Amino acid sequence: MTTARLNTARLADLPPDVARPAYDRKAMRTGIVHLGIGAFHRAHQAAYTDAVLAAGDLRWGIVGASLRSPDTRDALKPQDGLYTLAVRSGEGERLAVIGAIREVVVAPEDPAALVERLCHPDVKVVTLTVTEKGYCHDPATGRLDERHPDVVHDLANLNRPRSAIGFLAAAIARRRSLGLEPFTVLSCDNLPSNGQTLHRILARFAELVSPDLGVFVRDTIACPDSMVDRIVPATTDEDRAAVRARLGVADAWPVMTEPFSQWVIEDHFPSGRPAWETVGATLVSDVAPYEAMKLRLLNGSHSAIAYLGYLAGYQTVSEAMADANLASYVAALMDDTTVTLAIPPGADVEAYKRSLRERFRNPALKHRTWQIAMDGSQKLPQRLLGTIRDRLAAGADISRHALAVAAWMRYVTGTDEKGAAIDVRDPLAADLAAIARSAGGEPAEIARALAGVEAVFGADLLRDSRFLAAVGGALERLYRDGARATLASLAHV
Ligand code: CS2
Repeated sequence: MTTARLNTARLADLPPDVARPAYDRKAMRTGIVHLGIGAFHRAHQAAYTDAVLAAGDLRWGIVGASLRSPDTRDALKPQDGLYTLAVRSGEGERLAVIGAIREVVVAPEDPAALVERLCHPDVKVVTLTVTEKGYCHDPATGRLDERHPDVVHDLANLNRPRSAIGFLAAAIARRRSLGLEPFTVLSCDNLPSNGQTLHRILARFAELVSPDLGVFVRDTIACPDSMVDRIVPATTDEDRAAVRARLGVADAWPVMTEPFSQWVIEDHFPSGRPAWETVGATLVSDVAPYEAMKLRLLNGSHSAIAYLGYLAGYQTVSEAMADANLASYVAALMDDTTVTLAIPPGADVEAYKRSLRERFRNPALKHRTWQIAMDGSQKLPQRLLGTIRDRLAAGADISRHALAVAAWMRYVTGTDEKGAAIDVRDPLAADLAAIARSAGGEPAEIARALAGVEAVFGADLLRDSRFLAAVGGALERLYRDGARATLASLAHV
């Protein structure tokens, strides 16, 4: 098999059914710096921006930054930034080579180089996919965690930051001193009011740098909200081999995704932006209803499927959805959620829910329950707990949502139903396991102890006896009967 790599020179030789950039990549400028250049960015924002470039506006090339590992840079550099987007469904696969990424910089190797890229006059927009934990905040309150080690580090070393927040503040201060127009900062993470949350965190961080910078950020830096949606499972070696077989050259890091894609953006870009609305994005004045619908219905269900599915022994979301009891639980969970939502103008929420279940069943995506289970402490508040609070306030039953929370609790104890260790990835993993352990063996006590983690549950839920009873009861059933039998018993009530 060939070992030749995908790169500019090979574009012309790709099979005719593989889409590729037809625009002049050498003439591209860098209008966007992206922080957190993982698979999601490459399947979503970079694909939209590639379409803008293809339509002829070459101002919007992307410099991607990795805040941790050099892997993406190492994969894409020999490929001149090119990579394959494989769009998969039961009907087959469509391949497109994306050309929007001009360069990848690895922040820890050379923090000053990233600040410099951020301070180029052509840069108008900085986009972020740094995951929930990348905001160095308290997920329950949405405020900067001032004791976060990266925050402490960056406040003391703003000339060589580590965190996204530190880089943004350093670049904003530098651009200001150079008299350059500020950039707009667009969060593309699954956080509630992601733009407002980022603005609050960034302004507080800047204030700690200097009161003057705090005021500048608060008054001058635009952080529009956005809702992003596309399912992007981690790439496997099998995926790499399949893409290579079709391309005829090797792509070290292709990205796998589904046909569906959605991007709703608050239209507030004082320094200009790509015409993303011409390539499928929706620009609105208020993202909140779209975001709540997506976070609570899609991501809330996803987390429920991840914890219950993992405990039930299912490796992937589509495998879990093939369990009729789990699928009907998910449908009911979505219905329980719907009553808490303000529906976006013109949206058909029933059709939306059906399409979500269809997407979860996509047999061509191997989306691991373990992958979605990561970082639950950062995800639960916006995905499940907000819905629970709204239902409690309305006096409604919370048993289905409580089961998902209990499954998370069962999962973070670190031991599965067969007694094997779970590789729990979460910034709070060690604390959560220790808290669960020290509660003794009683499920109700474990539930109470974990519900006391304020960064996740706030201060209110621990005091709500209905919440404790529902979660404690569900956890007891998970311990006694296991996830499969618990789901089966729900299906018969
Ligand atoms: C998933 C999301 O991993 C997860 O937590 O729920 O990445 C999900 O696939 C995307 O938000 C879909 O848009």
